[in-house]
Amino acid sequence: MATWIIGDIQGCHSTLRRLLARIRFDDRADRLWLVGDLVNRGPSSLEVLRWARGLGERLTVVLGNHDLHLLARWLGAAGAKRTDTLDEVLAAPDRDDLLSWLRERPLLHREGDVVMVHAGLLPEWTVDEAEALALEVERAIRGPEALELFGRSRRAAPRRWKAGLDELPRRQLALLALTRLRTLAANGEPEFDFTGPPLSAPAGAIPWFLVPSRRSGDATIAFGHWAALGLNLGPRHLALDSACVWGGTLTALRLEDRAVVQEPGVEGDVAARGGGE
Ligand SMILES: [Mn+2]
Repeated sequence: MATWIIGDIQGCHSTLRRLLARIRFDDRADRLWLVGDLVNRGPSSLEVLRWARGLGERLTVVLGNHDLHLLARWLGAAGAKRTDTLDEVLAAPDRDDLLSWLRERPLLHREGDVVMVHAGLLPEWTVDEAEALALEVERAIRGPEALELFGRSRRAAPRRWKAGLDELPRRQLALLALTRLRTLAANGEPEFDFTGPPLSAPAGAIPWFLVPSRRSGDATIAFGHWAALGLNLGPRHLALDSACVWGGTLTALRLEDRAVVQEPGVEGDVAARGGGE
């Protein structure tokens, strides 16, 4: 039995099928973790969702920003973006079943000293605190509060974390960090608009997982979301978004020995540029 973690799929079902064949994934014996962003930009979000839904207990998936955007569109809390490729999902006869299932997925998964999130953890959070916040926001996503959480502009979130934030700002900033964090500015504030590679980040900005005072530093964090960073492995971080949908590769990492297998993005899976993220 192996546990494989796969990076951001974003509707790249053809590439995914090749990768699963290459790692000889056995859906009766192996387990699979996905770092989120199963959908959008790529051509086959519906097929990816149906496949993921069908894996049952074999699959652990955390929600990414594109998965949340799909849920927000389904719930009527967000409109279509120009670069969305979600219409097929939203028109599917099994839409409600698939999206109800997606809505029940966690934002954080913890097993031993490994933690999986879509984007990152704020340096102020211990793993215990991050887990508690994720649970709180997951409950909100599953209930009527989801509309308020999704409907508010991310510009309305507080600039930085502090103890004692009110409920809605706390949940907004936690959701932003877990699903969109890449760098922190020199003044310690999370920066959610920068999408480029670390070397072109604004002066003084630092990738969240390299912040020396990070209070989750005793855990190994597996995540995706940062396509411009690419596959990046350290003793305490596993960055797995290798930009499949932008013409890069789809990455699988075997948790037991950190073996890495990469499948080049199939031509039909590559999105047109211009959408970002
Ligand atoms: Mn993402």
